[in-house]
Order: sequence, then structure tokens, then C-alpha cells
Amino acid sequence: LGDMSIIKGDLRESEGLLACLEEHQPDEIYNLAGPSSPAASWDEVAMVGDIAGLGVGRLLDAVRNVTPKARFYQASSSELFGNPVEVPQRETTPFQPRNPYGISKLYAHWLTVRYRERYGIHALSGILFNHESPRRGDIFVTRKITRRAAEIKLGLAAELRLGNLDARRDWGYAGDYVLAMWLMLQHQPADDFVIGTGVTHSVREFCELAFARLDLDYRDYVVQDEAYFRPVEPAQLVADSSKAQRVLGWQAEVSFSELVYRMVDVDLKLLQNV
Ligand code: G4F
Repeated sequence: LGDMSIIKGDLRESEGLLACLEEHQPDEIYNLAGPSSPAASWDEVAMVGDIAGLGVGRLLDAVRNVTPKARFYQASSSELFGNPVEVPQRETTPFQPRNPYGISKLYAHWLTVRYRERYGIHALSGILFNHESPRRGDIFVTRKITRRAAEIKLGLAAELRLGNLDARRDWGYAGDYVLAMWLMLQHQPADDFVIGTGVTHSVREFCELAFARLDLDYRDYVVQDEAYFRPVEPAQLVADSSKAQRVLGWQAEVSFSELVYRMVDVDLKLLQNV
């Protein structure tokens, strides 16, 4: 970990947050904490609201009281747009979240904006679209596909069961998005930004590339299963990141195919090294 030290904390407990800031006096705070599955948030509504919503209020209060000069980044999400009223979505697109995850994130988003206005702290939100990497958990579709494709290639699995293959997302590489978070915090004055690639792909296209990387045809292995379908799919979530490009000089560098290949290659290597 080099110079890094890990201190455990809980967004449900103000005392721990206050003590952590008092002891470490951070210059920059990135709040990426919280449950991250929009689909699963229906099964744990109160917990999601407590951490992803109220928890951000506890943290912002600790920041303004203990380290008011610190810069604060809040991880907002394209889920704020829900079923969007315009395509693509930008900073001024109205929010209408469709699940407890998005609703909790919306509370946190507005608190961040209002703390900035009311208390003058350097707090901002990054409204990030889906960002993926080999570190992604396999409850999310990208990693579910790449891990299972690698297992199939090695004869460790026979099929991959997925939900809606025609669902589309604006998928980017997480490393690019972490750079965007950092750039946002360096910029004066504090402001909110939409971050995404501006291009959507279907789950089917993701499968096609992932399996092809392993010289396989996804149609031989992928099975659509009603159990993984979502009752409501956002119509067209796609980012307009022109403000980030203009103001921060940011744009996504890793292409969709490169992202898929990186994830597949790492999963294959991980399984071969077991
Ligand atoms: O990978 P997903 O589960 O990601 P989702 O719901 O878009 O959420 C992610 O991105 C958000 C926006 O950045 C974040 F706020 C959130 O925290 C998280 O990082 O689903 C992507 C798409 C959906 O349309 C889903 O219906 O894939 C479709 N899908 C099709 N089959 C599946 C499956 N998703 C999952 N998880 N599993 C499937 O079998």
C-alpha cells in the first residue's frame, strides 16, 4: 500500500467521521462509499437511504465543522436521470430517479450543492455514467460476462445466463473516470460535471466482443433468463460530457473494445493462475 493507511469508518456514525477528519486533516475527500446496485436497492430501501443519502449529510456536516477548507467530491450517478427527459444528458438535464438507489443519490447530490452555496465549502458532485474495470464486482453485467466467458474458455462453465441483451449503457473505463474526479477537485470554482463517453453499447455487443476475444461465439453460450430482467429500464442513458471537456480538458481515452479486452484478459489470467 505504500504510503497509504486504511481506517475503517461508517457513514451511519457521525462520531467516527468527526474523529477521522480531526485526526487526519485531509485536503481532499472523495466520497465513493455506499451500496452501488440500483437493482438490489429495492430489497434494502432503508439501508440504502441511510448510507447513500443521510450518510452524505453526516459527512458534509463533519467536513464543514472540522475541515472546512478540504475539497469534497461526491459520487453522483447517471441513475439521477432515471428515465431521462432529454438525450444525451448534461448537467442541466432534470433529475427523475427511478429506484431507491437513485433517489438516495439525489438527496446526497442536492445536499452537496446546497452545502457549497450555504457554507462556502469546496464541495461538488461528479455525475458519472457506468465505469468498469477488472476490479468490478460480478453482480454487475460487465464483470459477470468477462468472468464467465473466461470460465467457459477454460472448460470451467457451460453457459452464461443474462437479462435483457438489448439493454444499452454508456460504458467507460474506471481509470479514466478517476482522473476526472481528481481534475474536478483541482478546478476553481467548485462545480458539478457529467462524465461519460457519449456512446452507448448493448449488453449483446459487450458479449460479442468478450467471447470473440477468446475465439468463441457468444450465441453458443449466452442464455436470456427472465430472472435477470429489470421491470423498468432507463430509455437512453448517454452522457454529454462537453462541459468536462471544455472546462477540465477531460475526455474518455480507453475505447469500448479496449475496455472489454482488458477485462477479459485479466479474468483469463486470474483463472489460469488459480
Ligand atoms: O451492470 P449493471 O448492473 O449496472 P447499473 O444498474 O447500470 O448500475 C451501475 O451503473 C450506475 C451508473 O453509473 C451506477 F450508479 C451504479 O452504482 C452501478 O455502478 O447493469 C447494466 C445493464 C442494465 O441495463 C441491466 O438490465 O445490464 C443489464 N443486464 C442484462 N443482464 C444485466 C444483466 N445486469 C446485471 N447486473 N446482470 C445481468 O444478468
